[in-house]
Amino acid sequence: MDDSRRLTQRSMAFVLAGGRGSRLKELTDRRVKPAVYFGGKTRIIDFALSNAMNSGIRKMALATQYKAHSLIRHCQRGWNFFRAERNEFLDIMPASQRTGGEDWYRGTADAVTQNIDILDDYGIDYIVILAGDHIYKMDYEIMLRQHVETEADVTIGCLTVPRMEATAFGVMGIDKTGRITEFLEKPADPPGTPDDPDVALASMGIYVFNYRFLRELLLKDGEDTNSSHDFGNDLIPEIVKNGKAMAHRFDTSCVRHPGAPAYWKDVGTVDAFWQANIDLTNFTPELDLWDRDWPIWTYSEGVPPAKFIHDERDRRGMAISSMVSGGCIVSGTEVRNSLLFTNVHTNSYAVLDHAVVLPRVVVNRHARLRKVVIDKGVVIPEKLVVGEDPVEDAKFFRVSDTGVTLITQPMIDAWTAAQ
Ligand code: ADQ
Ligand code: ADP
Repeated sequence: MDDSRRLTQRSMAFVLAGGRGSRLKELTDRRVKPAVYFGGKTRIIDFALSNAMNSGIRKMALATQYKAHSLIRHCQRGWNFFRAERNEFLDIMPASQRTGGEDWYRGTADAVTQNIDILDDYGIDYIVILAGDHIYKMDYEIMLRQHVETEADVTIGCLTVPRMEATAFGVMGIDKTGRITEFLEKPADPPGTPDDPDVALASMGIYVFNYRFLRELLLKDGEDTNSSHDFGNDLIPEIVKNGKAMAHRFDTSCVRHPGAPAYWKDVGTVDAFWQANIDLTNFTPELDLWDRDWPIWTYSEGVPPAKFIHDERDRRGMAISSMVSGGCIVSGTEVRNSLLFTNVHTNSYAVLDHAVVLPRVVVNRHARLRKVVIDKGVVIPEKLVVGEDPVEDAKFFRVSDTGVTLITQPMIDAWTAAQ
């Protein structure tokens, strides 16, 4: 192996994109969470893939399982620029019972194990395992460097979260050197950190391994009938006990430009999804999508610029404190603090306020929609009012505890039938 190559050239990113993300409710009825649209042009998966790309990693694999069609189509359209001549690629690995057994991917570790013969051919020394369902910017090269310098068996990306939110994470304890001394997967009563009992050190589900080390571990795990074949449940606790696991703190030093905020979000609920999208319309959003040194790559439709129509009868098409994507036509509609994805068409006398509107939605006249997420392709009927009476809204739509309303086409069809 030529060790003079950059660490990232000796590494691959293995992206896990098989879990449904059921807390996103109807948004993941037909597509897996990583395929869900985010930020106006991009999808959730683009963030992990762009981080790998911007970090200098050019070998990537994507393990898919649940409702993968939309995700695979997106990657085929948007992530097709790798040069096979330079041994660069994005290899899509649908669960396909490759082991000759009866099972789909039994867990996150099994998604790697079932493809081990393919990975063996890549000629890599390090493997970066990533979840494909978070919104963040992170330079994996910095993490790889730490992994090599500390001679760890595994290095785990982690961040501090409020202690009671840590029940959804793997939670770790570390010593002064950053070595992980304890790892609890989704504990009911997460331990706080020694510095601050109100926060816990949570695993981001990002792991760097020496490939040979992981390979051996996976083959052993594959045979273990007591294992759930999951990184967080099985492999990581085992390494913490018997090997050397190091924590890699996700903070401002993990982004290419020190000083830029360390942004990481799990947009796993409708509320969190709505909030993170709406936050982009803030005066200075924490997530900088304008950073030319850390672009978020995606499939971009060839569409004309957004158009705003203000006619002679004083029907004002306007957007205030909002983001409006290409292909949109805002005709006589007042758009406030909203995010419109590609090809949204809105009509006269309609009002959108704090609305997250996915691609190809049509909003007909006099509709008034506040604090909503509208799924792709929905046709909003004339005069539909949402966001003013939560009890009425909940009869047809999905209203969250904090008052965000999710609107999908079947919900609209039910509303229309009841009129
Ligand atoms: P979870 O949040 O429970 O915990 P998990 O369901 O294991 O995450 O999914 C991790 C990633 O793997 C997701 O991107 C998901 O899409 C994918 N995935 C899930 N099952 C899969 C399968 N069978 N095949 C392919 N891909 C699959 C994990 C860790 C915690 C850590 C959190 C951080 O176990 O320790 O704190 O991630 O979010
Ligand atoms: P995307 O999420 O890629 O924008 P769509 O929202 O159009 O795609 O569709 C999501 C997924 O559901 C795709 O895999 C698509 O093929 C599938 N799909 C779309 N419409 C229907 C339908 N009427 N019946 C069944 N599947 C559908």
